Amino acid sequence: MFDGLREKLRSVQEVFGTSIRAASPPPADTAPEAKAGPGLAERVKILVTDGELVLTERQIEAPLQELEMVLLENDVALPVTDEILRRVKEALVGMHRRIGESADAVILSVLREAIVQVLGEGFDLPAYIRGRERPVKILFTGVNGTGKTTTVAKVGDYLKRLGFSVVIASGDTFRAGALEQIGVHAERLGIKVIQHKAGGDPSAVLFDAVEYAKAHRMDVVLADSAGRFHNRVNLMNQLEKMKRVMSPDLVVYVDEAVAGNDAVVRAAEFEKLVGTDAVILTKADMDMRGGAAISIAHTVGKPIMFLGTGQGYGDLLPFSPAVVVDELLGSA
Ligand SMILES: Nc1nc2c(ncn2[C@@H]2O[C@H](COP(=O)(O)OP(=O)(O)OP(=O)(O)O)[C@@H](O)[C@H]2O)c(=O)[nH]1
Ligand SMILES: [Mg+2]
Repeated sequence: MFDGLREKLRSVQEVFGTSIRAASPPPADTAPEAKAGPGLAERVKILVTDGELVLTERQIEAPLQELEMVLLENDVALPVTDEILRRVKEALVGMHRRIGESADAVILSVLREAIVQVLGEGFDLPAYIRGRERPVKILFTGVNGTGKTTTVAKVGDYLKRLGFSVVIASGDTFRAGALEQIGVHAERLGIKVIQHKAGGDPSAVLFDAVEYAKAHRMDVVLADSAGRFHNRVNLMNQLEKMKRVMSPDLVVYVDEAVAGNDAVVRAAEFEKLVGTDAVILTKADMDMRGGAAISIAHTVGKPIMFLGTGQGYGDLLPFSPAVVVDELLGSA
């Protein structure tokens, strides 16, 4: 995942490295002009104190601009790009770099830290469930075709493997084939599913699923919902009703990483209209750019819970900042 951005970031790191190395005073015996007076020192505006270099803003101006372009071109949201640049600049300008210390290592650690800071902490779902009264009720929302139903199945399988008992509520009574789709997943995974007839009120399905979970002392209710766009008032009202009836512990917004900045914008709209407690980004395996993964938590102000990394049930990665920076910059 994120192959395109990884390539671009690699070349930005090289540009930073070159700029930082250019700031190093050449060894005295090979650069007589360095001794000749303030000329060179003035030109690169560099202070050399006790074997250390102090980097100046001007020295990293060009690579910073390049980093900005790369982030924006790869769908990192503007405020998030600004935040990453601010952090990189703050860390580098005035930094005392020991002469001989690798410029590449310096920029790698600075870039790593800047991206980690905007990624947020993630959301530990098993820990959350263990700390709550059962059943823990989770409602999945989002626009059409992003992978909600598949994700409900994946999360069900993940939780079941951890020893939690799970019931799925088939809250998409709208799309043709939706009942069969979730039914097939549930059967394959050996998970109980609560379904009503097509065209029925999804709130009633969610209500029944919660009742079932209570009666059978189950740990978790996972409620699927039909895809809907945030500008469709009726459908958003329906979602509001589902929320009222189910009274979920968590509303999880699902979108696809490949949608880039659109996913970030939609996530913010859903958060505003119906609320969101955490985000799942699917199709990260098909995403070259990584912009949504980098931007969404910082923009929406809610943590990423999982990344979907394929079509199999096991293709679900609990999110942590290390997962993303390791993909982008290599492991530390
Ligand atoms: N490559 C890849 N494909 C995925 C992932 N998650 C879901 N898909 C695929 O995306 C397609 C749509 O998935 P669904 O789960 O039906 O999406 P949905 O959001 O429920 O769709 P609607 O109910 O119609 O709104 C399916 O072909 C899934 O296999 C993922 O992480 N990676
Ligand atoms: Mg669906």
